[in-house]
Amino acid sequence: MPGVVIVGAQWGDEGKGKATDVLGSRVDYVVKFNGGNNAGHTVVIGDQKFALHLLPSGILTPDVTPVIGNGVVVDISVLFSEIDALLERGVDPSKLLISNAAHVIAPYARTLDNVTERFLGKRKIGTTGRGIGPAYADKINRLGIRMGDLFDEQVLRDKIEGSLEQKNHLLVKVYNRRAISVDEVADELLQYRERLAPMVTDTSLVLNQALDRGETVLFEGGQATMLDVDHGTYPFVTSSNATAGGASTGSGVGPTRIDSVIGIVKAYTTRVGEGPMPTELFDENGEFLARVGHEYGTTTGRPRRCGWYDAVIARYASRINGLTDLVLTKLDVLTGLEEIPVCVAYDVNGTRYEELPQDQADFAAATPIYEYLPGWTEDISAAREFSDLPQTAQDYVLALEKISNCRVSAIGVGPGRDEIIVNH
Ligand code: 2SA
Ligand code: GDP
Ligand code: MG
Repeated sequence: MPGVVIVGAQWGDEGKGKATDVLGSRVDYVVKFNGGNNAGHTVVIGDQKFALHLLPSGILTPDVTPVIGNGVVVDISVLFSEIDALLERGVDPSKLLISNAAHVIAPYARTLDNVTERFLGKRKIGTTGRGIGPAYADKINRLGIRMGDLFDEQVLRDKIEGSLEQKNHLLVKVYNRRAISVDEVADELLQYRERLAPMVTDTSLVLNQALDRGETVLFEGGQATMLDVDHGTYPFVTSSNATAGGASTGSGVGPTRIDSVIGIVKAYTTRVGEGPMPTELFDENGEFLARVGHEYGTTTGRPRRCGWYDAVIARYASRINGLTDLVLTKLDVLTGLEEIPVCVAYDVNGTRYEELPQDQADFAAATPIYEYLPGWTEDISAAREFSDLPQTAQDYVLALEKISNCRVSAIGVGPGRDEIIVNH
């Protein structure tokens, strides 16, 4: 399995970090290809809990080389606080490589993210406030600063100046904020230069050479299919390609070198931020999922919206990503429910939809059509074989596999590294 992609199949927080960590012992490189420190991946190893944001989850496996690909946006101060926090806990991040073409989240991007949200009012996206959108906007506008630019002070200053002409106009004239000077931005970025120098390189070359040698590269997606800027619930999305295609553009590894695409899917659904979510629950069942599943944002601590499993979305994720496998996580959270509703299709103003409505208003109006599956009461956290699961839990997994159009190749039964059933 030389090139393996992991993507979120829902709205994020499916357990991609844990899945990446579990596969870590079998891979040589883990590359993050999209997003930035908006991500929050929790990995539990024994009694230690790690929350990673910008760093690839592979950083916790000693033999893995973690890579930040060109598709990522990097907040350098966050990068070093994460690295320092890991050093304090005895994790060695010295193998980390960063693409010279990855974009920098400049300090003014955070300011713009937050003021834009405030100005959007009831139309706000519910961003993480980390400057992700403005950093990608600069990239697409060709006003961005790339990691490689830090090593030529004149180029850096020119780029900051070009970018600030536009930003200062916005900040001062529209948002009533103070202007930012070239010096303050340049000084902040240049202070990291020496520490960054050994990490910044042509990571596309490194990864392709690794694949040439027969080594295994795992591409770790941030956010998820429904938050993808092209294929998600636009405009309530993040600003990067979180789907499998992003693994190629965000790393410089061609699609023919990717052998499998694993979608991570929760046994129910969560979403954080604004935007439609057909199976969202506002009753005691929603509270149950939030409480038992500890559904709070890993980065911002925001409560996540909770609802039942949505097979329309799972089928869509399977199609958009060309999924070869699903990893079904958090099955243990459903323990104790008498019956479990599963959304198999939508009703949109009296019409049945088997596939995701492409019109934003139709999707916002979609109500779930449920099938009801019997639940189980036994604790399943010690199950390590599919046959260890109670019959109704096995049936739930088999039903999800069928309606989601994809094989379930692993099942999560708890947050720990070993709390997983592989290859039923
Ligand atoms: P942004 O900040 O521009 O990327 O926000 C745009 C939308 O994308 C959503 N988004 C996320 N959704 C789920 N999880 C994410 N990571 C953190 C986590 C989130 C947190 O792991 O819990 O801690 O709040 C993530 N990152 C971005 C976001 O909610 C907006 O809807
Ligand atoms: P990511 O953004 O997709 O990496 O997911 P997060 O780390 O933000 O959120 C997933 C949460 O679920 C984390 O707290 C994980 O420790 C936890 N988790 C992952 N898999 C399982 C599982 O199978 N069962 C339970 N109970 N928790 C899990
Ligand atoms: Mg997360």
